[in-house]
Amino acid sequence: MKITEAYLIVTSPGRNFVTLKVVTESGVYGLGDATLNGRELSVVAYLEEHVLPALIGRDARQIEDIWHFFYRGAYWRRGPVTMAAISAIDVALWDIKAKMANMPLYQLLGGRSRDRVMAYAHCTGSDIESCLQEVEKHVEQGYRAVRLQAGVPGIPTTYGVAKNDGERYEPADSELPAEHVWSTEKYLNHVPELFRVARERFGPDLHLLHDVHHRLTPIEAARLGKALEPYHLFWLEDCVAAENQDSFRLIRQHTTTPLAVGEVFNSIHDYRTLIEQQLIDYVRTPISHGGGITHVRRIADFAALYHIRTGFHGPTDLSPVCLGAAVHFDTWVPNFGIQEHMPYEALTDEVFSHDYRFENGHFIVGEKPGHGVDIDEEKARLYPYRPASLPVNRLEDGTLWHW
Ligand code: KDG
Ligand code: MG
Repeated sequence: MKITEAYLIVTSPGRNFVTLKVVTESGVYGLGDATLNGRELSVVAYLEEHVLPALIGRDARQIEDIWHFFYRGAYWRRGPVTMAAISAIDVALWDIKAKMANMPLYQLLGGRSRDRVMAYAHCTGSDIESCLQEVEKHVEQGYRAVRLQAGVPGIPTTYGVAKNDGERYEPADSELPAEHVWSTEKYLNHVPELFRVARERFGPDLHLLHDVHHRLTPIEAARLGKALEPYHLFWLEDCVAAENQDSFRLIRQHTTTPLAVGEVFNSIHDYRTLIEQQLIDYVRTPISHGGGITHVRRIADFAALYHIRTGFHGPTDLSPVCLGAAVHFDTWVPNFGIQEHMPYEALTDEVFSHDYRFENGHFIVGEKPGHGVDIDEEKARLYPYRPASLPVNRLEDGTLWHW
C-alpha cells in the first residue's frame, strides 16, 4: 500500500489550520493536523522541504516504522515543529489504516471504554458576575465541567478572557504580538474569590477548572492551590512554566488541588519526572503536538501506571482533524479524564466536515471508518493564511514575564 502523494492544505476559515493529506496507490487517503498555533508556516516548511519527499513511496501500513524514521532517523529529535510534523503523518496513517480496516479509529485502538466523552467549556467574563453568567448558560446547555477565567481588577486585559462579555475569546488576535500587563499579586488576591462565589452558587457537583497560563512561581502556585482547596477544583492548569519538572514537588508538598500540565509539551520525556514522581494528575498534550496517536498513546499508558489521567488540549487553534482524532482516543483510552472544548466558528465547520457529535456537554464518537474528519479543499482555498500572533506579557514594571 504505497504512499503516492502527500501535500499540505493551509487555510484560515476563522483561524489558521495546516492539514496534511496522505494519498495511497489504492486511492484511500488520510488526514492529519499539522497546525502549530502561531508558528504554522514553520511546520509547512519542515514537512515540505525535509519530510514529505522521504514519505512518498513508503508503505502506509508501517506506521511504527515511519514514526521512527522521522523521529530517530532525523538526528534532530523532539521539539514542537518536528513533533507537529510527525503527528500529522501519524494521524493521517492511522486514518488510512482504519479506513482500510473499515473501522472507526477507536475500534482499531482497542474499542470503546465509554459511551460519551465529557468535555469542559470556557466561561470568561470581565468580572466575577459576568463570568458566572457564562457558567449559568453553559450549565443550561448540559455541560458538567467549566473552566473559569475572569478579568482581574487593576489589570487592563487578562489573557483568556473575551474582549466583550458573552463573546468567545480569541488567543491570537493581532498580526504582531500584543503586549499585556500582568500582576501576580492582583491575580492571586482575586482568583480564590471567583471560585468561592462559583462554588457557593453552583453547588458541589459542577466540575470547576482554572488555567494559570504558566504565570506563577512554584511557591506562588502552591499558595494558589492551597487557597482553592475549599472549592474542590477538577484541576489547576499550567500553574508554572514546566521546564523544571522538579519544581512541581514544591507545589505538591503544599496542596491537594489536582494539577494539569502539558499543552506545550511534545514528548513523553517532558513528563518523566512529573509522572514517575506523581507530581501531576492530568496530561494535556494534544495528539497533533505530541507525536500523533502512536506517541500520545505511550504518554497515556505511562501516566496510567501512576493514576494520572488524560485531559487533552482542545482550543480552536487545533483543527477539527485533531479534535476528531482526540474524540476517538478519548472514547478508547482507559485513563480518560476530560476533553477541552471550544466550539469552532461556523466557517471552520464548513471547511471541515466531521462525524463526531456534541450533546449535553459530551462528545459522541462517529462510526465512519477512520477518524471521521474530512476537508473540502475547494472551500479551504477561499480562506488564505493570515499572520496571527499570541500576546506577550509584561509585569507592571516592564519585565517580560512568562507567557
Ligand atoms: O494559542 C494558545 C491557546 O491554545 C492557549 O492559550 C489555550 O491555554 C489554552 C487552553 O488551555 O486552551
Ligand atoms: Mg491552557
